[in-house]
Amino acid sequence: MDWQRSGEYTDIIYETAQGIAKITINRPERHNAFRPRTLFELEQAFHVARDDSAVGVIILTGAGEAAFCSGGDQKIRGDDGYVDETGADPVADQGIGRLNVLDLQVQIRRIPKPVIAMVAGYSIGGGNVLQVCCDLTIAADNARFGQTGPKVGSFDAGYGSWLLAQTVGLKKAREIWYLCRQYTAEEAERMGMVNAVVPLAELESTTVAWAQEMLEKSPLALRMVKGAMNTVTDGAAGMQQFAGDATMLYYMSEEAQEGREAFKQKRAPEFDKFPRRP
Ligand code: S0N
Repeated sequence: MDWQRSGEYTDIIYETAQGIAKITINRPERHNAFRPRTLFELEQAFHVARDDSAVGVIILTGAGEAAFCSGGDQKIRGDDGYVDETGADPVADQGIGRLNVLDLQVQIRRIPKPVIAMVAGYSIGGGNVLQVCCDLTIAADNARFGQTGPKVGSFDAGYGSWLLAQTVGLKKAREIWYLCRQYTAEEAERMGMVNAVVPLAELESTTVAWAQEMLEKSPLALRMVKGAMNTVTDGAAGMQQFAGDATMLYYMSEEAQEGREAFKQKRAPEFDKFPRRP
């Protein structure tokens, strides 16, 4: 793929090619652990990908072969969250802790385009929660998955717990969190946490092939199916998103446009001409 790089980032790389956006966490010296700046940049990149109508599928990955993401950067974890002095965030710059990975998790689920986690190496802690939040996961055969929270003094009681449980089942999710073990790519595939395991050398080509297969499908149908899957687990917020999609589709109908035109033309709307569907 002839990836075209764009944007001014320090902690991530944003690239596009042939309808695909690839977002890479670029802190390999820390196994791609995230700090507040990383998360703000990821949010910005996902925002760009969402608004780019040429982009139909988004890939989230980590730089290098050793790690997808090892979660929150433990070396800058303060007493009330992650602090940062990179100038990216006035709050974290003052030494006030941030937990902004939650905003990113919600964003990944709300973005109306499929997001594929492309995982080589470690997918650990808050990094593993990110891949759980992605729509699909393609793993290299060197990938290792796990949660470390109860070992390092943190936990994710949101998507990291109950979305994981929905993904792998309650008993397995409890095992993952209570024991903090690591699991191979094959084990993760068996428990339903990843869609496919491929040799490391084929990771990107396989992920791109999956993306291309989705790009051949109806974007609106993919949007609605993604929304439908998340509605169940996201409660009122999921319903609100699904309702927004229904409104968008209604606006595209002649029936809705008749109401708008009648208002503009100061006449009574002629809704009689539209069928009352069974
Ligand atoms: C991944 C592990 C198992 C790899 O071990 P290995 O192969 O022995 O490599 P290392 O030598 O350990 O690592 C190589 C270098 O990378 C640094 N490094 C690795 N991970 C991190 C990290 N997470 N933070 C900072 N640095 C990291 C190593 O230190 C080493 O560099 P040097 O040699 O210079 O020291 C192993 O590395 C490991 O266990 N890593 C830690 C994994 C972990 O515990 N992650 C944090 C888990 N918690 C979270 O993610 C927070 C949860 C969260 O995000 C959240 C949830 C809900 C609500 C809010 C939040 C929020 O906090 O925002």
